[in-house]
Amino acid sequence: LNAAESGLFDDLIEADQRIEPRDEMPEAYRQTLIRQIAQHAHSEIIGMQPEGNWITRAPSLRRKAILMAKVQDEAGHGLYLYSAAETLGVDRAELLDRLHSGKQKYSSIFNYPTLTWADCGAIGWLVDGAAIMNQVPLCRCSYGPYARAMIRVCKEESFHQRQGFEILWTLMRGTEEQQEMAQDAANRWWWPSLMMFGPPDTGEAAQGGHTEQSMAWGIKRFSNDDLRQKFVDMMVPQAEKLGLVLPDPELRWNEERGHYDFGPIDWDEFWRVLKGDGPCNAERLTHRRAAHEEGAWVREAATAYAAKQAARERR
Ligand code: FAQ
Repeated sequence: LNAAESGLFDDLIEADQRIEPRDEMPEAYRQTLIRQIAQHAHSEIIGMQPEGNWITRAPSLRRKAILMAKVQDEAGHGLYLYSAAETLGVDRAELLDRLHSGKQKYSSIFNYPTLTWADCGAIGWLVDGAAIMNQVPLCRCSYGPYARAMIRVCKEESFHQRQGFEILWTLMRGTEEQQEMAQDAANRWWWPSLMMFGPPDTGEAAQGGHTEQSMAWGIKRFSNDDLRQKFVDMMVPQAEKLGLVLPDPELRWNEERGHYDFGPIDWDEFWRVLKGDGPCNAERLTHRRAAHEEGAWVREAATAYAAKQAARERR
């Protein structure tokens, strides 16, 4: 009996219950989750690079300690997510191969450079802010292991967002040069952070996409456009508090809609970056492949150690 025939899967989804690793599930549901969770894991791992680039240059010991902890959290999220993907019957080494060979994506946002210290503030504030907006609903995702992983990840992301806000807050209360640095970072990261939510679900710029099916399965709880709108609505007042001007002349409150209107997103840029032609795509993948190769001995040693421990326990 397959999942579709037993009807159990549909009943569980209908009742908004969780699907667990040993439950029967349609193959397409399994593959969608592997794709999304793996790409999410890849994003966390690749996402260590833009900020990692600033650990040696953070402006104080305090900032350095915080940044190291944050980047380490990102590694933890990646490992956590690879484990969640493995519950679907795929091997972590295979997923890493798919990342290294370019068969699987990671978030577009990590293909942009971190040019100044203020970029670490903008990443925490905007990129982690967008990540939280997208991931809080995933705590209610229909697949149990992914949903549970998201609870801890979201707690840590909230801390990350506040540390980003605080970096920008400090810069905006500093010298004129520091304020300009913060404004420049906000200018460069604003539009790419809106692209993090994915392409539009409907309208001219939509290109098929997975939203409808993923929402029917309870994987996604909101459309890309709805989450993007919630993000804009959350960020405009925060920008005002910081004293930053968001780089969109069309950004204004729409009384009728009860939301902020915003200008058109450059979807050509988004698809270009996805195809590999962003400012840092090549650099990010080259760095990741090298780290993987240089880490081979660590994996070998850990495997040998685990085998020894297991043999000892059997004795
Ligand atoms: N970048 O039909 P949809 C973080 C692809 S947060 C690249 O909408 P879906 C934390 C999409 O894969 C960032 N590709 O697809 C952190 C699909 O292509 P495919 C990661 C994108 O899956 C912060 C095609 O476009 N967060 O890392 C993007 O239903 C700071 C059509 O799109 C997650 O992954 C994009 N922005 O919805 C770390 C959250 N958008 O796969 C360090 C979980 C779309 O058919 C520092 N993922 N595509 O070849 C999700 O919620 C969903 O997968 C979406 C996309 C919403 C990202």
